Amino acid sequence: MEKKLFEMHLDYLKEQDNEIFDAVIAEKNRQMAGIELIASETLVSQAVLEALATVPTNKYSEGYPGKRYYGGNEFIDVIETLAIERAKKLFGAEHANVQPLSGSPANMAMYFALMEQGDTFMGMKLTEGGHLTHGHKVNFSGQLYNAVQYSVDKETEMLDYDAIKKQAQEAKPKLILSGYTAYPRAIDFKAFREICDEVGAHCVADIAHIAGLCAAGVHENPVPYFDAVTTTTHKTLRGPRGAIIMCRQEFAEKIDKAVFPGLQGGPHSNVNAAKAVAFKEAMKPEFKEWARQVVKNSRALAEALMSSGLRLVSNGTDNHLMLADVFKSKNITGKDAETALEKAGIYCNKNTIPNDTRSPWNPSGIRIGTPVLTIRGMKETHMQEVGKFIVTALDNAGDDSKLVQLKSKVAKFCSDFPFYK
Ligand code: DSN
Repeated sequence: MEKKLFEMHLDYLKEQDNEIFDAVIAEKNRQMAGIELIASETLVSQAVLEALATVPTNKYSEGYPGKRYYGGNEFIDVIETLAIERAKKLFGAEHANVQPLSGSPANMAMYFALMEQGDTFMGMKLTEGGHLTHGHKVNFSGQLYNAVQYSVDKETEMLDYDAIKKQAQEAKPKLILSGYTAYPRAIDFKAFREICDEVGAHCVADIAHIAGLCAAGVHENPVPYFDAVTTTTHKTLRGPRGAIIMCRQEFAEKIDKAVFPGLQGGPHSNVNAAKAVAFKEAMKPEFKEWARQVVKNSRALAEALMSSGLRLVSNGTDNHLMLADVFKSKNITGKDAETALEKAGIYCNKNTIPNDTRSPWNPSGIRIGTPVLTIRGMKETHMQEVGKFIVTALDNAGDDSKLVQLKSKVAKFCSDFPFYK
């Protein structure tokens, strides 16, 4: 199949504001010349890009389809209704709210809808793979609520459902959140449903990282049987920056009221149009094939890295990401590893690993993901080469001239996988 190349139409921007034009083009060139391993990033299609740059951005539309606080929303209603119906179909949801501006406000609205201030809830610790909004003390979620944090098992570095159940029986939370930002293994959502039913907690998930895999049937999809599920739309869903909340019909009114007027004002309807486009794309067979390949590539890259002596958290991956313990394997910190890789045109993020003795600012690990490389058309054999580039950069972390040489090799390698013209 001939590979599609996508184009950015920026003639007016170039004419009107060359500084922003130059920075945008430089960023596009950086994306194309580098190996993008940030597990939460994507490359959106031409149709998503085009929908983003459209006139619904001009419109105020507080409210929901058919019930707006401003006139002139006939076509905004069409856009938002299409986004809602497609999200419901894609995930098997009874209800969807497509207005959340991003992942953190989506989680905030979900908590507002299902808890009172001071209530107890359970979420995974940030350092073990959770998100700030899963109950960290520097975040509203750890300040407005009594957040009881669970961890992964010390030995296996995987979820221990019996331990979580025991903790839930003691804490008696109003809500238990699963879904993570740095957990390389499959999540047993059915086990969470059982725990929640046993302790009488709302069963919710933040599937931002794995949403595309859930939609494609490559990871268990919790949406049909969870009370509420949030996801960003710009990670493995391959849409614009934003988020949605899906829930059972019985929570629909509370969720909608929590988003507007509880938290947000006018929706970003150009973004909602782009979300609708991405949901349509995610229903296509090519999307499912891509999602399967993401996991195959992730496993291949994990094998390549482990056979080069890198320790991976939990010794592997079931999804789109892995965590490498560079401190133990290569005696460099996650921060220094991220910097060395960046100098070689390889982009990842420093990340804590379970039981990290170092700080989140300079942790022991890096997080590596395969969604973007897979969008560019790479397969398992290419992961061998990517693995070699990563290990070479880590082994030469203090040698800038070697890293610069490597950057040219990386750019040459990437030029075989174009995406945007
Ligand atoms: N910042 C996102 C990530 O990289 O996983 C989570 O919100």
